[in-house]
Amino acid sequence: MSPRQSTAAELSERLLAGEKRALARAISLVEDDDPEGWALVREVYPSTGKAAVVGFTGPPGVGKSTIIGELVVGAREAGREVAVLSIDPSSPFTKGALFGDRIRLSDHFLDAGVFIRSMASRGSLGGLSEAALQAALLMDASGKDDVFLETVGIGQAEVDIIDHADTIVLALMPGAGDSVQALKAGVMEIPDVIVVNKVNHPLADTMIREIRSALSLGPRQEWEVPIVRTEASAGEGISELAEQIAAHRKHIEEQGTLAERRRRNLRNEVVALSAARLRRRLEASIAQDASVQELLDEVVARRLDPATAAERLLDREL
Ligand SMILES: Nc1nc2c(ncn2[C@@H]2O[C@H](COP(=O)(O)OP(=O)(O)OP(=O)(O)O)[C@@H](O)[C@H]2O)c(=O)[nH]1
Ligand SMILES: [Mg+2]
Repeated sequence: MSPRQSTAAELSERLLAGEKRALARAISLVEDDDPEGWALVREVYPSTGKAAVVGFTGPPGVGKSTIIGELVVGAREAGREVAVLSIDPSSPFTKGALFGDRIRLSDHFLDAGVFIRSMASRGSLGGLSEAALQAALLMDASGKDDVFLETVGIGQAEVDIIDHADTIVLALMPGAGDSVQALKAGVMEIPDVIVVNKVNHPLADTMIREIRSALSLGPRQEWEVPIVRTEASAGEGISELAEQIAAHRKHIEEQGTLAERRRRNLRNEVVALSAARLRRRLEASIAQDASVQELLDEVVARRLDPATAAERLLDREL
């Protein structure tokens, strides 16, 4: 990194030109909740919305990173530029720790057309999911054709992040029965494509049957969720997966659901950011403002109920 601090304008120019180091720097700024990062996103936002954003989720160790690594190979062969953002809400590590050396994604580190970044849990205001979404916007602005997001697990935090993708891929593997249970319990609303990886396993057919039956419990949709079998470590089934992802994209473009989906996701993002900022303001005013302390004293003394105090606090802030 250049010792001289880039100005937002200069950085945004380099970012829009697709410079890898500018993108890395920009993501660090949003990750650190630096005002310059937000200014940068503001600057480049009109250039976003072009990338195809695909989210991958699923239990730990099913092979998400391996699958993404293989998809990157195919995308590069098709002349597409790719960015990968791996998000691990439970990991204390950051900046590259996630990929380690065990997966093929590291093969791509030297390719100028591929950008790979991982992001872990942070205490920053707005939280990890906000930082991840801003990072995805920056990747999009830098001219990447495909943005792949990876999150571990199928809990709420992951869903919040992955929900912002245009296409959601759920990765599962045979012998992990509880993930099918999680699907039955309603997470089934999420995936557009299901991939059963490590399919050279004796229980693969059983698992696929279970998934089919779980899917049949859900509401009928215009898009029928395909189940793709892969052995990602051998590159098997990856081209079919890529085809299904492309087919889903074509479907949502033709049906107009892509536009609808993006509108809904952007609305959610605006609400999430507003809520995070409002909370920050409220916390600050509780900490600093003597009259808020008095309000609180009234609640403690049982002269004022918490809901009324909350309303008064909000009236002051809004
Ligand atoms: N046998 C077999 N092993 C696989 C396959 N795909 C991935 N693996 C291995 O499974 C392990 C986990 O793969 P990853 O790609 O890191 O899985 P992940 O879902 O990204 O894992 P986390 O990010 O830690 O949740 C690695 O040792 C891979 O080499 C496969 O198709 N068959
Ligand atoms: Mg992974």
